[in-house]
Amino acid sequence: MKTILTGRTKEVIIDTDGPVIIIGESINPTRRKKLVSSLEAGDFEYVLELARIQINAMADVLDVNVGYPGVDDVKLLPETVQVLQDNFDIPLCLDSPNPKAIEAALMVAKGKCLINSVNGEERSLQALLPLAKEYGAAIIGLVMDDTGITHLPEKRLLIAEKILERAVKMGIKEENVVIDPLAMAVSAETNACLITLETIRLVHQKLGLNITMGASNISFGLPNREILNAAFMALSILNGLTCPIANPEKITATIRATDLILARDEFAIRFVENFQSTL
Ligand code: THG
Repeated sequence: MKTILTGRTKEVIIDTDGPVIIIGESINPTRRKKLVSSLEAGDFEYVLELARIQINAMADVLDVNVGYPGVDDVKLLPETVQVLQDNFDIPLCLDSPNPKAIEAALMVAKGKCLINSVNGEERSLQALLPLAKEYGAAIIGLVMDDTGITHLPEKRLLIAEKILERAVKMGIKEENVVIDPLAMAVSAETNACLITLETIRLVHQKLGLNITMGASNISFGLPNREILNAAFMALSILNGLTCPIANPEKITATIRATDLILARDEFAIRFVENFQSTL
């Protein structure tokens, strides 16, 4: 299954047969107050720096999240998208719980974006699937619904199936649906990672879709986050994860190593390329 995203001109192919595509997470106000304050002051230097750092660290796509209490993201998300696209050709993942902000961003975005995200709730499906169809965007489907988040992988699969079915009914191509199996803090729930790994395996095996997730979520509240994130990343890729949202500065080396191990990097070209770029 191939999901194609584009920037102004650049095309990125997320392919279930690999290699892994990295969606850079850093344009996100979580623990980055400077991002909100600079953007609200109309200063885009910091967001451009975050983009540059992630692109240098081999991000293929950038997640763009400017949501913060009190922020008008209907105004700020499209402005940020425009500034990013004036400076970089990388495809974007529009990250907001507000469908109005997503629509405003889609209206100004060039190329084909990834919408982050829809979930199995009726309200969410009705607000976002028509936008994906109208703007020809791809969409991330979170496997949660009106009943909340289930701990059962089989039930998470059912929600993925429902989102896919509704998207296809709306005229969205199957390949434009990317599933998020939900990655949650393992410090809060011992089984959290195991449930996610099993959901990835099921979605990969039964639906064959591309799979993303906020991969660094799992290590919240723990020390040595990088090692935990790296171990989980390798296992998730083996099970079918194809386009994680993560910090490329910290995770690219692990991803390139895993791709090489899984025979998705002939002559180790991508592994060596990344090593040279860090010299
Ligand atoms: N699924 C989908 N989208 C998502 C998430 C998901 N978007 C938001 C989030 N979860 C993924 N993005 C982030 C962004 C930053 C961090 C984690 C997830 C993060 N930041 C560091 C911190 O808080 O310590 C900042 C420092 C650093 O760069 O390491 O961890 O699950 N579809």
